[in-house]
Amino acid sequence: MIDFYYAPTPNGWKVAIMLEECGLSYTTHLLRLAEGDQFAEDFLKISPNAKIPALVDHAPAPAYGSAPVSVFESGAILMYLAEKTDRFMPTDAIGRKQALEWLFWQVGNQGPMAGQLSHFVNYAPPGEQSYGRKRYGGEYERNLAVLERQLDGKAYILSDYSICDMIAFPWVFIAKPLTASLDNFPQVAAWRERLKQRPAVINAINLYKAAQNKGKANVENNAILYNQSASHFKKDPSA
Ligand SMILES: N[C@@H](CCC(=O)N[C@@H](CS)C(=O)NCC(=O)O)C(=O)O
Repeated sequence: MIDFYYAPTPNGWKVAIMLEECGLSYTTHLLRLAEGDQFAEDFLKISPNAKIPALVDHAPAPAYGSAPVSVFESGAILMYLAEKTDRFMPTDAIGRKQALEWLFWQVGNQGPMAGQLSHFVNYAPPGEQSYGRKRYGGEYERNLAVLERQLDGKAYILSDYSICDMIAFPWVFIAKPLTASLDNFPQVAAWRERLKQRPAVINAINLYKAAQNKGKANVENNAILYNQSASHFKKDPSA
């Protein structure tokens, strides 16, 4: 059994897609990010960076020993699950190296740039949006161009459908709400459509969909999500 710490956001979808693709049995724990659930001491033990997704596997592979194993960071989680199930990640040396390249590309490039673009499009105060939107909008498109070249003549990022597609899809899925167009990226648009048809992807996106836009937080009303500082991580001496 896997405890899956989740919120219905692009980073959460990545892992939900893999859990669904593998048919693994999991219990979902919905975190209310705008209310600060991610800073609860118990959650920080699982996810020290105070972000979803994260999981605890109560039946890890024998190499991990018999105690439950916790994993945070979407790339690490997807690799962990791919190794646990022996699915959706190449095992030959070259294929594995390529998978690592695209996983690291996503968590170090596409993800953070898209996340910042989302902040400036959706949450920054109106007078403070323009520089951020230009900078991160440009970076978002730059990463679309990288993906476009990789997908040229191919159905998926690697030779077969893999965790690299699962990790890159969510931030492309929401291109429109990020005010970006895929018109200049036909390979990416076709890949997005291909993935969107998969039942596992549909199930992952629908998970807690109703919770998605409830009480939408913004910079003015939410210091937990948008004005974080080191003080959020101070240990409670009574805990
Ligand atoms: N690099 C992380 C990013 C995770 C992330 O940014 N998660 C967001 C939700 S999409 C979160 O938990 N935000 C809560 C917060 O910033 O307090 C990963 O890929 O897992």
